Amino acid sequence: MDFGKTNKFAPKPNLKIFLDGRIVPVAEASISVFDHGLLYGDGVFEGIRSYGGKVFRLDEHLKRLEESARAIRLTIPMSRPELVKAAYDTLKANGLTDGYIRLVVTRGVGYLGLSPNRTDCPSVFIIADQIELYPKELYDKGMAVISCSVQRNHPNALSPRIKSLNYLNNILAKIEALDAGVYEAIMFNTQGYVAECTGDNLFVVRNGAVETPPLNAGILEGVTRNAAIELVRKRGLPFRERELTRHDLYIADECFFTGTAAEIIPVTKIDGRPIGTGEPGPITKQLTVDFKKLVMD
Ligand code: PXG
Repeated sequence: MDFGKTNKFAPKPNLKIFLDGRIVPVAEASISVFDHGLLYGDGVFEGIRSYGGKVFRLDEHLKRLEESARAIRLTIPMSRPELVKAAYDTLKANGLTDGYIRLVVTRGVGYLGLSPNRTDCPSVFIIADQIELYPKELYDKGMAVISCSVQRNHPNALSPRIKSLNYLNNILAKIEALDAGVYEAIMFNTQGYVAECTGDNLFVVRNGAVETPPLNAGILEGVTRNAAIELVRKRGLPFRERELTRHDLYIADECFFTGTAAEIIPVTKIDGRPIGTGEPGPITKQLTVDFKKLVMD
């Protein structure tokens, strides 16, 4: 066992990381084994994209980060302007204009035991790199997915509104998808209604109207979801936030997912069933074009 010395998934050695106020080479960017973010998944994060040197909806991401932190009673040791500067500095240090920014706040190093009172020094780190969630050709062809048996966390257990470092719920769903030979899984809430995917929000189109589950279905309020809703409204298309069942998925004319990493991706097969014509639909294609324009604004 070489304990990762030949890890083919190791980060690029020239990456620069923002860690607790400094930009350091990735080899020096280490977090303690006593960090509660690692020991207990105690922390929050954001996944953000930059297009043409401009970070997309950074304020919305930072607002959500602050709300996630507030929900878990974690004080972020940096102000909003400091976080903005750190995000841009990290992009610059890596020579990136188009890229992915992962901003993480952990509860920090502390004694063993899950009480956050056993820590008093939260850590902030920022990675800026590339991300490709799904193979490129699926954006043209559409993606096959499954509806999965792993239910989305009940909001009274761990609210999906919190973007926390606890992603095992989603990872279990992702494993179910991969075992079924697809990249993504649609998760349902404990009432049996459609919630979201492992890292994306879901939309369907039926009879020209666009529909997506409401926030109280127990989902993350996606920044890309909000952007897609704006684009739908701008096109004057009928739009509803509505509780959706598996039946609604199967009879949809179109389906697409939205997320920072995924952007907008057409879904053309669910549980082996073709959605609509089995090809990416016209509204999905139009919104994809609109979204590409929006991010460059
Ligand atoms: N639902 C969940 C559970 C998510 O994790 C979204 C919806 C979409 O939200 P945004 O704000 O991105 O439109 C997410 C986002 C990663 C990664 O590292 C995950 C996300 C975003 C970016 C990167 O796998 N999840």
